[in-house]
Amino acid sequence: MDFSLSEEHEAIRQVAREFAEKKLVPRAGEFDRTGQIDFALVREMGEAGFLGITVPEQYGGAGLDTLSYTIVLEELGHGCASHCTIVGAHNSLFAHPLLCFGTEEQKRFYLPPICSGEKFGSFSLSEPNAGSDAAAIEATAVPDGDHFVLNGNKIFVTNGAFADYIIVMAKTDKSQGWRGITAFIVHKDTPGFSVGHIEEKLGLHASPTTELIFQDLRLPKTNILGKVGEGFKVAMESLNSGRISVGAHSLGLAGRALYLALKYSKERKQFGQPISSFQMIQAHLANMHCRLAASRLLVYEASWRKDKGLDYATHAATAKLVASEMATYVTHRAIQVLGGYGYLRDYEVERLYREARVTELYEGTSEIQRLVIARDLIKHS
Ligand code: COS
Repeated sequence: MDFSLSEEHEAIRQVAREFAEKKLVPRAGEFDRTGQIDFALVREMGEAGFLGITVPEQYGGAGLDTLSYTIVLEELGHGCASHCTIVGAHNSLFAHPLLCFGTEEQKRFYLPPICSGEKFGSFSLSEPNAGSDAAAIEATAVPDGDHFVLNGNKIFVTNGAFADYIIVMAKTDKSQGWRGITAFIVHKDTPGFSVGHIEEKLGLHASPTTELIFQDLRLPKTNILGKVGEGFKVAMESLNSGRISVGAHSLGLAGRALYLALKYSKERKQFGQPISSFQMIQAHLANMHCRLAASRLLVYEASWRKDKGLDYATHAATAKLVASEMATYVTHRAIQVLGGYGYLRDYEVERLYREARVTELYEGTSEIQRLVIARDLIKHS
């Protein structure tokens, strides 16, 4: 077993770290306060290759592996949770299913502008009555000649407010449960498409989370992604990949919180000495480090399995579960190390604590990850 990263992986980490330190860290507080995305910055991420990391070069991507993707998200996660989420959703929930299930024609059409940042992609599954129970979606797509007619509402859509193309799951056969779901690619300028309510959230203020409304929207059959009835599998594969990205994001958030707690503990003096010399503070720092280091191994292993073409769904769920709960713990402890200052808006750990919370919710709650893991354990025991 070799735990060292290759020179290429170290190099991509360096590129992403420099980007995050120069462009994201100094402005993350501003993004949180204003709730505004900097699209110029997102396009710069496209130029750097971050918007199509695992997409082969022939489709305009960077042609790198999943571990590279994980490393990039970990570094961007140090910088700004909103921009990291925008990149994660774009890669895992749009580019990845297109690569896995798209026709050659679809890949050639959608992927190059997605990778450059000229166009944005999004994914919509959840509905008011179908969150954890993804197979219970109520949106319908009814065949009509060469078209399907789409009706329904989606919620909690990351990137939905500005995406040009959205992967939408809808029931094409209500009697078939999850087997009756089909994935479609909707273009935002199609009549019948509208963006609904934009949610106000605890964190991720510059990553809009929206409702999408589809009203008698006509979709050519060429906009089916995968096969009719294969939509649930498309959704699950997208979420498997998305769970690795949430794990990677959690590593970044927690890494930043630990860095800030360490820095503060060496600068802050009480009782005549830096608080880092007190064993209770040291215990916090050591616990934070241990959980972060253990989570990193799980997230990297899930990425490695995906790259090797091994089954990785349960590993992705495990990595996401452990890393997201770790991020909540580490950012919570970071506030404890900073004491009252940690509770203030002026100190970054307050924002990190708010941003970390969503990692236990999106791309499947911690409860769903436990369900996935336990089912797999029981099946193989
Ligand atoms: N990866 C690949 N395939 C999966 C899968 C996964 N993670 N989870 C389920 N499947 C497959 C199953 O193997 C089964 O196919 P086969 O019968 O061919 O083997 C099929 O999908 C149906 O699975 P299952 O019977 O387990 O479906 P359930 O409705 O009981 O539960 C869960 C599925 C709960 C795992 C699923 O609904 C889920 O992940 N929910 C959370 C949704 C979520 O993360 N939402 C956040 C969305 S962000 S917009």
